[in-house]
Amino acid sequence: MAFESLYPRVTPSRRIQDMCGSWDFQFDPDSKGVAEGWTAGLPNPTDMPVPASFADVFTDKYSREYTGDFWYATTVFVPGEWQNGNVDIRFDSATHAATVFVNGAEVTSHEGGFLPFVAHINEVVKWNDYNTVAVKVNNELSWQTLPVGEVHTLGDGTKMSAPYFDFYNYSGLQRNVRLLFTPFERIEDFEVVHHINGSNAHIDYAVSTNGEHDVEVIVLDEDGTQVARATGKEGTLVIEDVQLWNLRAAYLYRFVVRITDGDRLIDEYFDEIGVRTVEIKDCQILVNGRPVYLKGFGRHEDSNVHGRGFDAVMNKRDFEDMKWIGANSFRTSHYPYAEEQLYEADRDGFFVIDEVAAVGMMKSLMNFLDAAGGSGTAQKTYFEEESVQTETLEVHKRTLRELVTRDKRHASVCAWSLLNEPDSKVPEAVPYFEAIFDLVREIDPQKRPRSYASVMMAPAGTDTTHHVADFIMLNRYHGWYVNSGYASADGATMMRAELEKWHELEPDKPLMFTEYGADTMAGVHKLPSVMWSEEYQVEIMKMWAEIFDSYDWVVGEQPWNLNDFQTTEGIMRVDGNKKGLFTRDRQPKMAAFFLRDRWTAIPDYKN
Ligand code: BDP
Repeated sequence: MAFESLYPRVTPSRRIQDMCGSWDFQFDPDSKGVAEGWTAGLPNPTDMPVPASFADVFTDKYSREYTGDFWYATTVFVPGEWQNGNVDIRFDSATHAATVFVNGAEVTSHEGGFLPFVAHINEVVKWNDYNTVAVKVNNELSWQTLPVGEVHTLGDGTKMSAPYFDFYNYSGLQRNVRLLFTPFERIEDFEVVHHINGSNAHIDYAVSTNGEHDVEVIVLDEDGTQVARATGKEGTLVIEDVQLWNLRAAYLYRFVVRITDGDRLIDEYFDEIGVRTVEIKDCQILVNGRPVYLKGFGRHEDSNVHGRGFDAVMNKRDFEDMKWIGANSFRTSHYPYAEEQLYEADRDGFFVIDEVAAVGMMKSLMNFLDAAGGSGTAQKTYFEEESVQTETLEVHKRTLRELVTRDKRHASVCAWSLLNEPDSKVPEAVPYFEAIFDLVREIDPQKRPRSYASVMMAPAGTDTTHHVADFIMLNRYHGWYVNSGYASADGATMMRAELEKWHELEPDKPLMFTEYGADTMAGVHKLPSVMWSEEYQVEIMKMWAEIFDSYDWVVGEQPWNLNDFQTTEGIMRVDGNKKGLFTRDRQPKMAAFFLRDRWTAIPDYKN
């Protein structure tokens, strides 16, 4: 299956029919759906909105916690005039694995819950007629899925998800579903690499098509004026007096790609692209050659009732909150976000660290499953397990190929995060890390900086993998999980010692914090502060700010998390993780005002 690179767009040659709305839905705990013909329609469905996570729309626990196979079905009318082109159904995601049937026939399957795929349906479709679409989805976690986890079985045989990560295992058709029409001869992919020469930009491009007709690329500025043109599947576009894409000062050009046969247009696609460079030099991250200071957050796609269901309103509010507080960046913790979020980041000038769902790659003793309420079953460390070095590595590589294919043109995507809090202490991690870091260097046309979010349990001196990272990202919880409350000053001292050690080990690499913080119940006030109070969160933010301000090679701060979010229930969580600077309904806690004062005074660029 070809990876999905092109975000759906209507152009003179392309059409879209929305398939979102109410679908039929049914759990299939015995996995009997295929045998019993659910591929042609569900026997006893309830209705389910798409996009949404199914969990939080129900009022009973069995449905919320459901783990296993479950089905979606709908009817779609396919216009007869689309027979002279490709008809595909595009799923922006299906979490975590899906098999798609059209009129009872299997058309495609896909694993990995956060990236798009298409089902090509020309061969099975009834033209100018109604067609049944059924999707079997599965949300079980294992050591071979990204993210990582286990399935436990309760006494009565019910399956239960046991994630190795601290966010709720929301699943379903959580993003848009669309029927696409494209011409048989079509643009399949294109890439751009920017070079800045004085006031001009030279942009090397490559377009892939499945035919031999001529290709042209034109570039329009924001007023719609043509500023560059080139012909051929590969070439260089020159934009004179270029307006660069900068942090919080975005400028986007429209790149229009056409396949033509003389005067006849065969296919046309466009994308909005910012021109910018990103590199690492002298302990700094440079955007357009200038050192940046990153202010922002680790985030989640999470909201009340919708779960991880795509929510344009919440997304907009998150961007407005981030602008209000003076942020210029975020990490897509802990999975690739909906493409609409990246387009918004492109427009608003946010530096995005694009993370793949490699979270939970840690032996069970240290994962949230056990910390939150059970005992570990795993004896080996994660990377010691042979299937991880073979099967999981392949899954990880395939997912990275899909991620880079999808996101490579975005100006906002300035760096890749290839893992979150893996067990980077063990020697077995080294070949695994080297393999995925090499792959991303090879496949990313823009050669963006790569890193992983380092876990507190693998401090400087014990971490075995930092040589692969282009810059260092630390998740640290001094003042919360260690040296908390009255002892927090000791935590700051420990942290400074560790930081200096990192700088000794990696004197040329910039370092940033991708997580730190304190769980805080909005509305709890206490003088003097105690843990969980809003006052304590303010103190912890101040403590970290003083540390960051002491080192020029600390180039960014992203506290955990933008908002409170839902997790698996357990003794460490009160209806979810409360480390948000904003509540789950997107209202600021006291510490948000502290950060706003701080961040609005720190420029996005150091010079
Ligand atoms: C880190 C994880 C993150 C958690 C956070 C926390 O990367 O997913 O939510 O800590 O404990 O371990 O709040």
